[in-house]
Amino acid sequence: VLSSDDKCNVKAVWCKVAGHLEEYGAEALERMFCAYPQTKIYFPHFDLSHGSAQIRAHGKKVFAALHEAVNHIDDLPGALCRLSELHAHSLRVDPVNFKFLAQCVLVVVAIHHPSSLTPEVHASLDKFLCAVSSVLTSKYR
Ligand code: ZNH
Repeated sequence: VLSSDDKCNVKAVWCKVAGHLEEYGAEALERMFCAYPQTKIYFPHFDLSHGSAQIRAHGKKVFAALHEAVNHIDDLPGALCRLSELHAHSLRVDPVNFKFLAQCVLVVVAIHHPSSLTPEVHASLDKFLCAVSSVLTSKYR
């Protein structure tokens, strides 16, 4: 469960991320595909080469969804309802992959905002990404 300190930490660091949703999103996806190549099976229809327009567009969507989640941090299930249906029923992404993407998001934030990502903020952002992942995988059966 996210404490009120966690929520403050996430909102504070996300202010730095908010102006770079497409750039950071694409970077996180490229890292995921490179570090965890098994994640590529969900994107057979994508051009996964470096700088691909599809990766940029999808990265922007994923980070925009995280942005929405930060804005509704007190009601993640409500904010992510449609996306959790999509991931569970249509996309059927194996839940393990959410950990891989979360790891890559943390790394991207760390690279661009090293001084913001104190150990406390790191812990809070990790908890937030876990919370988002658990909502997105909550409708699996
Ligand atoms: Zn996902 C899609 C978000 C994870 C896979 N996604 C998507 C979208 C979004 C998202 C927003 C779009 C939707 C529409 O269009 O409507 N994701 C997200 C988030 C997360 C995720 C937020 C976490 C955090 N995903 C994920 C993973 C995976 C995925 C892990 C695997 C690996 N997704 C996916 C796919 C899709 C999506 C495949 C579809 C794409 C296209 O376009 O086709």
